[in-house]
Amino acid sequence: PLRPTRDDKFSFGLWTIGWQARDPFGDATRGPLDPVEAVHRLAELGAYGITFHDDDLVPFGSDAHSRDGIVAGFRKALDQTGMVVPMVTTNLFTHPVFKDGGFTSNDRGVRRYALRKVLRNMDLAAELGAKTLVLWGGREGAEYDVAKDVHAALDRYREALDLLAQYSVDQGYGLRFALEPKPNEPRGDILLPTAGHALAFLRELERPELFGINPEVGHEQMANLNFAHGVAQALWHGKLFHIDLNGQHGPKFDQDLVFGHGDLLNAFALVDLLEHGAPGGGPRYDGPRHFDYKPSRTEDHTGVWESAAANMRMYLLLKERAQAFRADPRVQAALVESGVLELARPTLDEGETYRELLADESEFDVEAAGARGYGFVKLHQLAIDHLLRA
Ligand code: 3MF
Ligand code: MG
Ligand code: MG
Ligand code: MG
Repeated sequence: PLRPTRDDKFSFGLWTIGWQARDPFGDATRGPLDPVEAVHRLAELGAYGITFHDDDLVPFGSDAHSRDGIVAGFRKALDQTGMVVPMVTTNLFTHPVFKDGGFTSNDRGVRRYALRKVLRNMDLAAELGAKTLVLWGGREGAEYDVAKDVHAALDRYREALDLLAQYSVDQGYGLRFALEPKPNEPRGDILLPTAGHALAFLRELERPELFGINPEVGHEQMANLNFAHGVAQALWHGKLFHIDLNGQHGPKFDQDLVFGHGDLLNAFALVDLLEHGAPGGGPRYDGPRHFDYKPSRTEDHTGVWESAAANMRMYLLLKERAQAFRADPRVQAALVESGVLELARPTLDEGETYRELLADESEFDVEAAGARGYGFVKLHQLAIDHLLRA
């Protein structure tokens, strides 16, 4: 059960295993990785999908001829292995032209250039059968409050996203768009910093039904938020279009550790939610389990593939532990005792109005309700017992 299969829908960004480990303080510690080799290695490890930024596959500035050659070679590797490309994304952050953003740069020429780059990448996404286009606006932001008109920037963000959706509809690409929130890094402050900001924003778009979110474990945890709660809310809105799994130790720089190598308890809650849905019922997530992590700078090429395998192993271990947790009759009893399941019951009876509610004073014992225990610690300890195989 700990051996990954296609049915687990594990996917990796080409930029994750391909990261050469350059950081703001140090040079690369590893050489480049050939995308074709990446497809074969990931397939051997049991992944089903690979994703990329346009520039990860086709180096920035390539001419049409070399682009077609690279895409053909990549497609051949996909065909040989049965690997798929469930998602494609666009790099609007590496080249200096994007230093003040893509869709929301103060420079109108940059904004127009960024749009053309994404539109062309949508052609490639459709060509390779991708269903989802992720949009991480890492450079859409500011270091200085007076340097960015946030009102105007959100107008430009909306203008850009409406255009992309229009293009997908006109071309018959059928893409869905997933906004990826992040609070900061590389900008001092990034627009749409959390899942909640992105969920509110996408409702203002022309075609909100085509937009959802791609939350990342580490990004929400950098903002000290509860990732499993954010994902539960995204599911509640029907907006969990994609997910970036990795590990992070609370608010500090973006660590991109292996999934579960940061906040393990929250990772357990997350896998339990993704696999089983909310305890009282609710939608499950059936999209790709996508890893957006970085093999640490200390690792050589062997360490790269060991860390890739570790992501999938962590997910499957947590899935097995969550299944044991849910199946345990003591857990079911504790869920009842603590009222977790009772929360799924509507507060008013069918057809009941506030009149009947107001008239219903007699039954309820305020003192007793104030004195009751909820047994949450016992329930939580049961979860940890299962996690630790106690
Ligand atoms: C940065 C990220 C990004 C996005 C990627 C896909 C480079 O912290 O998480 O990875 O996930 O751009 O949209
Ligand atoms: Mg990230
Ligand atoms: Mg990260
Ligand atoms: Mg990400």
